[in-house]
Formats: sequence, structure tokens, C-alpha cells
Amino acid sequence: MTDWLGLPPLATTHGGQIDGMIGWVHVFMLILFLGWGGFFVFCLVRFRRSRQPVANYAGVKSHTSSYLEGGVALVEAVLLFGFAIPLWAARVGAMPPASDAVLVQVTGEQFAWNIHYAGPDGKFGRTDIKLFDPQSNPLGLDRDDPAAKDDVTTLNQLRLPVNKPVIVRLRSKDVIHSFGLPEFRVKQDAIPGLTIPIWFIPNVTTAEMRTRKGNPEFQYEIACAQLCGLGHARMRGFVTILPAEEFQKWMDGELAQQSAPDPFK
Ligand SMILES: [Cu+2]
Repeated sequence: MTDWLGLPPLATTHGGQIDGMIGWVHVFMLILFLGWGGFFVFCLVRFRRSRQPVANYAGVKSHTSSYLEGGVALVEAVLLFGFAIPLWAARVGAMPPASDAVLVQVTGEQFAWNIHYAGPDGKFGRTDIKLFDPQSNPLGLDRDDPAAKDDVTTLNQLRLPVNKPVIVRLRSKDVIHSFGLPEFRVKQDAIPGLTIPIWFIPNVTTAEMRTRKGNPEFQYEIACAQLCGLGHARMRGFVTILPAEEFQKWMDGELAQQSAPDPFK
């Protein structure tokens, strides 16, 4: 229905509602544009110099323009209270229980996305600024904390299983970033000092989207959607949506590797 907007293909369950909303905004704004544009042209012709050599100090007598203004305000109120706020309330209110979801913490920094999975225990391990190392431990994760034993971290690679809710806890280390996933219709600012939860259900695997698009190279992207500094344009992560078994296999492999004792310690 909203193909005419040229939006990226949908890969999430709630995306239809978002697209519907974007479609209605465009329709109403088109009507407004035609209305105001027509009025402008009417004024140019009606009040042209040859017809109106002297200014009319009395001004408009009819109430048509007030009714039109009222109509515009009404349409905008419908967009806001009828579409935008209920949709937003449904998105933030109906958070699935963490036990049914993949729990992942995403921390933005200049200029990368740190991905941190809570692992089977559903608990994120302790982090400590003292353990921070830009190369080996960009989150300062304390591997000695029992909750951290099964944690998995990656850089710029967000792998998720298809058809399962994902809860992302969004954070930032330095400045305001924005976690933008165009195909999943997700866009949320990451704000230093805050942990902001968002959720969605991816429903098209990367492999399936590659077939649909006829592009074997296709990758879902995490695009930083806030100008966050000089390297903003290269602040790019990737999302890979896998069938459940494949995701589990990957996760098990990472778990075995990342929780293995450090041979250099
Ligand atoms: Cu950024």
C-alpha cells in the first residue's frame, strides 16, 4: 500500500503500522501543499498590481480562511493523537518479557557499535572502567563476574534469530548517537547516561532478503542517524538475521570461544 513511498523493504512485524503512518503523513502534507500552493497562486492573480493599484486596508471579510486554518489544525491533531501517539504507546508499552526475548545491549561510541549479549542467564556481566581497553575490552567487561561468564560481545556485528522478539538496551559512551535500522523501522537516539530499551521482531532472514532483492551481497545495516562527529559517516554496523538453529550455533561457538580462560593471564 505504501510502495509509492520508496521505503526500504520491511523486515519486521510492526513495520506495516509505521509505514501506514508515514503514508498518511505524506497524503495529508500533499493536500496541505496543494491547498497552500493554490492559495498562493490565487493571491498572486487576485491581488495583482493592475487589478489592485491601492492597498485595501479593510482586509478579508469572509471567515473561509479561519475555517481552513481550523481544518488544518484538526488534521494535524488527528495525525498526532489518532496515529502517532497510539502507535508510539503500543511500541513502548507492550515490551515482551525478557525471558521470551533475545536480550542485547548496544553501546554507541565514536565511531562504532558495541554489541553485548546477556547470554543464557539473561544477566549482563559487571563492567568496570578500570578494565576498559579500546582494543581488547571496549566495554570494560569483568570476565570474573559470574554473570559475565556467558556474555558474548562483538563489534559492529549484531546477529539475531528470526521471528523472536529482541530487546535492545541502548546506551552511549560519549555523545548522542542514533541506532537506525531502516528495514526494521527502528530509530532511537542513544544518549550518554541513559539506558533506553527498544524492541522489535525481525521476520525476514538476511538470506531471504538477499534472494528477494536479487543481491547476494546485501546486508542489513545499523546506520548512526545523528551527526556524532567527524567519523559519523563510517559509524556503520551490520545486522544479520539468522534462522533460530543457525543463530544458536553461532552463539554456542562464540560462548565457547569468549568464555575460555585467557591463556596469557
Ligand atoms: Cu554516531
